[in-house]
Amino acid sequence: SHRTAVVPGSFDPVTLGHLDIIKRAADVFDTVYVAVLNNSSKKSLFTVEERIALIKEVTKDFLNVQVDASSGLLVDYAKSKNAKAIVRGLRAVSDFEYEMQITSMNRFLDESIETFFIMTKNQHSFLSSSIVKEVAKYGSDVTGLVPKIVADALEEKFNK
Ligand code: COD
Repeated sequence: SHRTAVVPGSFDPVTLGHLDIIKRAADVFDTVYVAVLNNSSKKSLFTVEERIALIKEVTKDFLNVQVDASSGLLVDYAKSKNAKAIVRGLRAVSDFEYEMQITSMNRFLDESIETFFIMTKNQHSFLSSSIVKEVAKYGSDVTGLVPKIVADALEEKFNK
């Protein structure tokens, strides 16, 4: 049968760490929905539309990847796409507690949706959108941490 997964996140903006997780999920699942959702504990730099446009551009070669957004609950979004799987990336120990918390909440909300974790590659272990934004804000070059078009978008944001 057709296996569909959702890769949810804030993606503010998408990094090479995110992209690696998206690619690896797309290798295993038939269809992957990358969903830009609202994390109420984070204030965003890019609008949802800007984040979607950047993800679309950097995933355009993966034919089974769709990019989307939702303002509701992740489990409701997954259900609407007939997805039985949520895929998350795991970095250092610090991600663990947070991921356990949201996995457990999502299971409480809908027991039929399973969460899978893909461990980050060593080179992306300490990479996050927040740290990239912090460095870009001071005018430093973030090439090698994010795709080129994202580095350009960051430069434009902070130079405006
Ligand atoms: N290497 C590998 N994986 C990485 C890396 C990296 N360098 N950086 C990030 N990732 C992974 C993250 O672990 C995560 O799995 C994914 O990529 C996206 O990361 P972020 O930081 O962009 O996304 P989050 O953690 O802010 O996403 C949180 C959600 C938006 C998914 C969450 O808040 C949510 O589900 N909101 C909708 C409302 C809801 O349903 N709430 C109930 C559940 S809490």
